[in-house]
Amino acid sequence: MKKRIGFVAAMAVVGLAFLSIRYYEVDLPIWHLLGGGKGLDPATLHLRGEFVESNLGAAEGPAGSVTVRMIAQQFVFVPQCIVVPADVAVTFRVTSADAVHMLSFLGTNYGLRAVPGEVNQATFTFTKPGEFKVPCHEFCGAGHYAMRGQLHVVPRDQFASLLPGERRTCEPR
Ligand SMILES: [Cu+2]
Repeated sequence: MKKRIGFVAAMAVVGLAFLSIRYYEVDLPIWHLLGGGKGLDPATLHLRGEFVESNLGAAEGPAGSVTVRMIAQQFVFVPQCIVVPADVAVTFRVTSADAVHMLSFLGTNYGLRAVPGEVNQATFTFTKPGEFKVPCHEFCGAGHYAMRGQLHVVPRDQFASLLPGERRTCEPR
């Protein structure tokens, strides 16, 4: 009887530990082994694949489609500021280099979680030019409250005239 209670207690502890790992989406190698990750290694994001630095920011695809790629990491968004065209469906693809973060576009109800090991994607259309603050809305550690990016929505023709490097910075040219 005592043994059985011990066993049940041990299983409960294991179960709770497992649930909390899933809940906080802690990036453990074991979790990748179990199939939680989708083959995107948070440690090498900047070095190879879709999220290398030269591929970040807004890019124009076929037929005028726009895709933004961003990395969230403690405690910045990379790039810190992105430029997108107004009135165009913009597809955001985001991932995290460490903890779970959440981009939220203040003044809209758009938001997107950035999860290590995964790419989250959503398509948003910003109807008017303007500047949006992009704070992190998921507690991610000591610097969380200072973690904020920017989004500049510019008229379509202005966006078309920007060079690729100018689509991932808000510095004036
Ligand atoms: Cu945060």
